Amino acid sequence: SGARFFAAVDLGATSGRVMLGRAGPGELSLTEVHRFPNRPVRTGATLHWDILALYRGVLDGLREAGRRAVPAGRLDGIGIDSWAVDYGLLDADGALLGNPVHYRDGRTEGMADRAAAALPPEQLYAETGVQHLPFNTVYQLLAACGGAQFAAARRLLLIPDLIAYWLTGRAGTELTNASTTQLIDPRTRDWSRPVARALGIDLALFPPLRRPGDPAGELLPEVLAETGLTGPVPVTAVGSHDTASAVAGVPAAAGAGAGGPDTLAYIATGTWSLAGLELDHPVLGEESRRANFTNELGVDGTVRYLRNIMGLWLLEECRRAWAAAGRPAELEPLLAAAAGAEPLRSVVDAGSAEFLAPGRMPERIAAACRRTGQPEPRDAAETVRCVLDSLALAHRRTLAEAVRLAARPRPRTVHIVGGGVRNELLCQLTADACGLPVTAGPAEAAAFGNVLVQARAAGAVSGGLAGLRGLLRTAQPLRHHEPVRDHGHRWRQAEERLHG
Ligand code: LFR
Repeated sequence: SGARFFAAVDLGATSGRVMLGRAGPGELSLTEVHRFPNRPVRTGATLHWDILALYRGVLDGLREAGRRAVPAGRLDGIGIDSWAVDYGLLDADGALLGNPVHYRDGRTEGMADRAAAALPPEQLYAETGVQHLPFNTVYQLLAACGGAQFAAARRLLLIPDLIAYWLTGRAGTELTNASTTQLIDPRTRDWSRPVARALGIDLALFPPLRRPGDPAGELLPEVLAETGLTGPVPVTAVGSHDTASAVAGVPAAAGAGAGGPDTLAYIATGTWSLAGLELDHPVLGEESRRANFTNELGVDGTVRYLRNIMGLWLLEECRRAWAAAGRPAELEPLLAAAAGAEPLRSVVDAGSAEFLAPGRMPERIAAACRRTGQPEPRDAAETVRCVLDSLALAHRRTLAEAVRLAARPRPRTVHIVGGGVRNELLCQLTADACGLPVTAGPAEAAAFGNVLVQARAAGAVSGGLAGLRGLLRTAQPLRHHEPVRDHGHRWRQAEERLHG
């Protein structure tokens, strides 16, 4: 057949993976060829990404992808996506200045106030449409500037752009990820010079913008030698923000999506839950700002109108704490026990930044229950149940608010993609909470979205987003969860307990 081979590099907060995609007219499949851990490292007070370990994993994965391609060693393209916001700084010789700092690091404390003194939050939102998260790139830059490293910096590369730079020697700033820096105007889809000027950020640090589908260079000879690949191998800009690729990888029905008659509602799950709608224009009003919705840019001119919810981070941090204390922390038994625990006994606000930093998560959850006048979870099963109920409740609340603020019709279904797809209890609770059917899958939506954008740029497949998504619906088994209809009042009551 005319199928061709593409590697999707997808870097997440807890693991990175390289997937081999096969794409051609009417054909799409994906195989994981390499997965490697992403373990942040603290030196002194600062939490870093171990970026060279990640790059090592990328190179190993590309070698393995090449081994499995037909003919061996030949890839038709590579695309890279990762978490957003974070960056590396390069000096005048193009060398990396220190390890990129993790967005969960505490250095941004107080920076939002400093930014607000220079530019009122209302204005910052009207210009960028980005939700307030303590770790937004502009706050990181305000924390970094003044330091010796920053003084030596001549270039700033977002994480996927940094990996692409090492692979190709060419520097660019991919647009979907750039939109999370809080320096992009979502109406023009270009830099916001007024914001940069007001905050004293030099836009010359950023190499030129690239859009998903743009060429991003070819593998350097040293990289070909190291990976055993046969050149030329093009690297293509994809939705390099993992959430942009994940939403491109939502198997939406024709008619649902930006500009379509039906509302595309999704929850991209993993370390985070990103819950929202796909729109064809940003929503920048004051009500939207107060509700803290973001307008991230997507592939093909789309906007992701969503809010960040703490996601499975809450569960993973609990498990990490239990394991460290020598207590049972295996996922499956915990989920089974949680399924049997009392529903909605207590819930916490899973949208709250109080859960952002690592450490002592079971205690912090118990404290939040106490503070809101609810019973503390008595054991691990009740803690896990509290986390999953709280996530489902936040999914419900966020999607309902998004629909209202964007003035869209009620969606027919909610798509769950990403790692949370494997958590059937979470998917069912989300269906119950939202009072809508949930379509769960694919778990590897980001890699699918990554491959589809590259494959289209290479001419292996064609079509708009709706057409690409059509390929997805047959590529992967999807699971359907029907909501328990008469449970609406329970979720409403739980919501009132938390939010009045
Ligand atoms: C998800 C994600 C979110 C972003 C967060 C931090 O992996 O990219 O979209 O808000 O990580 O970068």
